[in-house]
Amino acid sequence: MTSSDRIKSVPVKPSEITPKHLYNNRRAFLKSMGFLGAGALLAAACGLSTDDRPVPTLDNLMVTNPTSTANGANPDLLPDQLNTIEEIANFNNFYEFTTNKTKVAQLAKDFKTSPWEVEVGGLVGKPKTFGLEELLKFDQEERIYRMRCVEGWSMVIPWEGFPLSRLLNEVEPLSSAKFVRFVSLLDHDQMPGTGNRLYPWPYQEGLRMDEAMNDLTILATGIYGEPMPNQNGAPIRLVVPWKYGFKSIKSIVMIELIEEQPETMWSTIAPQEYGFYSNVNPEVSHPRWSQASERRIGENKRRPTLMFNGYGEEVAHLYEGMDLSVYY
Ligand SMILES: Nc1nc2c(c(=O)[nH]1)N[C@H]1C(S)=C(S)[C@@H](COP(=O)(O)O)O[C@H]1N2
Ligand SMILES: [Mo]
Repeated sequence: MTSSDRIKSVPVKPSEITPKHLYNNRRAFLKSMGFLGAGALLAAACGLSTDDRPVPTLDNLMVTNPTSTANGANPDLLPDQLNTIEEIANFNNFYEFTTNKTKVAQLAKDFKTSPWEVEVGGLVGKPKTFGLEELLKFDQEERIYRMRCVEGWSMVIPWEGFPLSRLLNEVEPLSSAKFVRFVSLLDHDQMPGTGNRLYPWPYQEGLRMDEAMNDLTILATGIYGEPMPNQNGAPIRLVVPWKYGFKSIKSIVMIELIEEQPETMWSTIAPQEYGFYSNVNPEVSHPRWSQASERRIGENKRRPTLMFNGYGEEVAHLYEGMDLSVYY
């Protein structure tokens, strides 16, 4: 591979992957099956695990499965298909509730996400606390992104949301702002996992200012055109698709612009394993496992992991001159 091949973008194009009518049919089908809508999401959350699905997935029913997954296939040609709402909403990392991925949905089902406020401040000209209603007034758009967890699994998720840059521009960042710090809600009464003192709560994450302003970086408020399921980070969470999933912090209550690189929860616990940058990179192993491939939820075979998770064209320039061979 040449270095420019290595950073080639592999966009998830819904038109190529799942023709629009199939996507719409899928939504109609999910609705008819009771998988969409607030009550339905809770129904889906109660008791369906990814291993124990009551209905065949639409990928099986309506979309021809990829045949090019044989060994040696060009990873750029492996088709991406949307994960189903039941997959996305029943296999989660949200340690404030539990470290058990298939139990987050149940434990988060009564999580109170309204009223909700996000305080945006720090090195800005116009600090502001946004109510959820105000956040929903930013034009919402659909973004279909791959999500690659550092643990070696991945999904393709149709988010609803808006670029973080639009929110940041509204508060008028000062030129001294170099980093953005994000903080999740910490509520011991609602979040049983936060009783675990091994973790330095609250969950915190950070981005460099230019990463935060990149158009790929969104604040997501929904999935599949429906409000964000609690277990996926309701009512609003970050999505940074070229970085390992833990950077995409859930249930955000504070966004602060600062001068120095912030502490993050994972880099506080294990800096040598979970660096600040944590860009998806198949060539750099986690100290305890390879990052060369991943298991796409819903698929049986592992697929190759892509440099920058396939978003190199959009983001590789952010890291020019940085040594990506060390685990950032
Ligand atoms: N507040 C908070 N945000 C979080 C996490 C968490 O435990 N707490 N887990 C992260 C990890 S490791 C991943 S892979 C993604 C999972 O998002 P999903 O459950 O919506 O797929 O959320 C990230 N955001
Ligand atoms: Mo993750």
